[in-house]
Amino acid sequence: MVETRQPGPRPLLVMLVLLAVGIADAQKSLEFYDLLPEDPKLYDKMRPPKKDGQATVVYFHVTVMGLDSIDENSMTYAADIFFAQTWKDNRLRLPENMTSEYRLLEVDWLKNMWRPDSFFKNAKSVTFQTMTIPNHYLWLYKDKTILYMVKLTLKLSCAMNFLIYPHDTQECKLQMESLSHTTDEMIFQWDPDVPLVVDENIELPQLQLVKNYTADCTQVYSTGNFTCLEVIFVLKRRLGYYLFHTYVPTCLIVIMSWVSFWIKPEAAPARVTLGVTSLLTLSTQHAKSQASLPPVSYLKAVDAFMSVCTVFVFMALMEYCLVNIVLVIGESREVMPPKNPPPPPPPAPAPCTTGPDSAKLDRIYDIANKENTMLLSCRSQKSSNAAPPPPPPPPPPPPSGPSKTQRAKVRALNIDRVSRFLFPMLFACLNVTYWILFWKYI
Ligand SMILES: *[C@@H]1O[C@H](CO)[C@@H](O)[C@H](O)[C@H]1NC(C)=O
Ligand SMILES: *[C@@H]1O[C@H](CO)[C@@H](O)[C@H](O)[C@H]1NC(C)=O
Ligand SMILES: CC(=O)N[C@H]1CO[C@H](CO)[C@@H](O)[C@@H]1O
Repeated sequence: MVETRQPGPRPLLVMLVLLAVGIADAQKSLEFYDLLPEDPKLYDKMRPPKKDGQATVVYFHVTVMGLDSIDENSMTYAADIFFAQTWKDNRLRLPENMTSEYRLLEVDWLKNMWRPDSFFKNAKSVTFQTMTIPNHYLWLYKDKTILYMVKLTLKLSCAMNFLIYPHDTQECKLQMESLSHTTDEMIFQWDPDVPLVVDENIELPQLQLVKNYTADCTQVYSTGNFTCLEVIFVLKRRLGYYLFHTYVPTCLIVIMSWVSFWIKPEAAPARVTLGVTSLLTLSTQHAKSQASLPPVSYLKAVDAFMSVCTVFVFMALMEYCLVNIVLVIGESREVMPPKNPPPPPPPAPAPCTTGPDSAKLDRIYDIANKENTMLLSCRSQKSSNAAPPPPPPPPPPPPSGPSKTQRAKVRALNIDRVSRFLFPMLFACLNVTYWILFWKYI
């Protein structure tokens, strides 16, 4: 401290020497005009550096740091990328005695130089981050190659098709096209060494990044051909979520609706409630299965599955309807005869004692009927007719009611019994068909 304060010829000399070395050294600050040709008028920043009349080649490199916010409803996704463009401008002058491999330049100088006019073709919004410093840099290599690197957050559109949702695979692109230069003046090419780097740890909630590749998307317009490059991400939907939140619960609801076939046909409230509840639960499931999707006009795979399940539950309900009809018809047939005018009381039933007539009756009717008839006739005889003339045999009584109802019940039970096998069999068949059909997409 004391020495520096000391005025004297020695520090002055040191300073002078340092200054001289500084001027000689390449460390002196660089001005933009040091890079331009001696006559700045020769440099046209609107014209690409066409060496030997060849189109300028701009090499691209993209590092994808993140993919997220895949939104089916708006068909967009977000990507965080490092985007590097490299081109060679032979018109530039190198800073004198450039010893290092490259030199950092001020990014603002780009405004006064020729630079590729690439834009993100399918971007809805591009965010350039400025914290803590603007996220871009510019390098000048010894061979007059310029590298411009920028970090961006892009919101990109991605056309999605949900025909086989949730077994679908979506291809989302990131396209970069030249805005104003045709292929005669400039062409984009992927960096021959490392065109694309995608972070291995990208994790998406519903989709899985199965493939990533680069391609050329040069477009022919009426004004000419415009160079374009694209990165393609192949995203496959994970089935796990849908298996446990849609397919398994739906199958369980359908199976639940079959419980009705084991409940006795007379229990109408139980069976109807079961069917209606299943139907309602299923429609809730169906609505939930496509909450995140845009209302597309075509039938999706999950819709087909859900519709078939709904039909099954509906048919289970209709099966009860059929069973009920069979039962009611049986009962009404039993009830019908009393509604008809009752048969006139037999004018002369056989005497209650055994006689020759009773032997004839034995032959015609079974014992039960005979006793029944005799009982009836005895009563009527006692109540109405005191002295009957000898009667003709009474008309055969209509087929007995109880057997009719029972037959109807047996028929109803048979319908239930058939359904117990038919419904599960059909459902299993349809399930197998569905999963075989979509197995190749899983
Ligand atoms: C991207 O593609 C490259 C080459 O095809 C592959 O090595 C890499 O694992 C892929 N990255 C991801 C995240 O799939
Ligand atoms: C544009 O490209 C097409 C083929 O991709 C080619 O036939 C045509 O000549 C090109 N036009 C120009 C102006 O380069
Ligand atoms: C300090 C230094 O090395 N200067 C050299 C810079 O390059 C020119 C020619 O390119 C030389 O003449 C200088 O001596």
